[in-house]
Amino acid sequence: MNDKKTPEQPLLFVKDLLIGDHIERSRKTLADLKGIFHDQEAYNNMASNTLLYEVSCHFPVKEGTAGGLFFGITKIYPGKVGNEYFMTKGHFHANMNRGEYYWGIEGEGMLIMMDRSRKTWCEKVFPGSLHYIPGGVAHRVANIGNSVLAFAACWPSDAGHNYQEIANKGFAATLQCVNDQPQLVVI
Ligand code: PAN
Ligand code: ZN
Repeated sequence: MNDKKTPEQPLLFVKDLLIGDHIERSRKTLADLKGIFHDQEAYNNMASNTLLYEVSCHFPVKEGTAGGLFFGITKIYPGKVGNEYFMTKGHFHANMNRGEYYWGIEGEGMLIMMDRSRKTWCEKVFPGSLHYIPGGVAHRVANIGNSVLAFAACWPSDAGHNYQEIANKGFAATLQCVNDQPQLVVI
């Protein structure tokens, strides 16, 4: 019997792609973001299989493990639904006091954050930008450019995701293209 262990493949982080063991990939289309965009007519006129974003994550430990970390890269394609930029669903962490780092890799975007009192603000995302998202703050990213936006994220493995609150109530403001400029518009 050969009891020699094969060495693990090294983990690679190549621009906007993660390669190696314990990597999971997911993709979100317009159909997956039903109810998120505000212009219903524009939404209905677009192909429901339009690809909005892809995420590849490294999950070295089981979800919910205390003390571990997860790492992910999100790639958002350029485009709009009406005046609203393609963006991620957005979420609070289920474990409310868990924070997260985001950092820009490629393209141009906006990180939109909202605290528990529904105060909403944003930060520009660009290659080299670094963003600390405190616990209790919902977060989502919009691609405001004409090319792919990629950013990395690192969050605690016991953070969890609460999508329901955003699905029910949304963010208090939405990022829209007004006179060719991104503008946070209160709903
Ligand atoms: C990120 C997000 C990723 C996709 O890894 O999960 O950008 O956004 P949604 O999860 O809102 O669809 C993160 O914030 N993790 O906690
Ligand atoms: Zn998060």
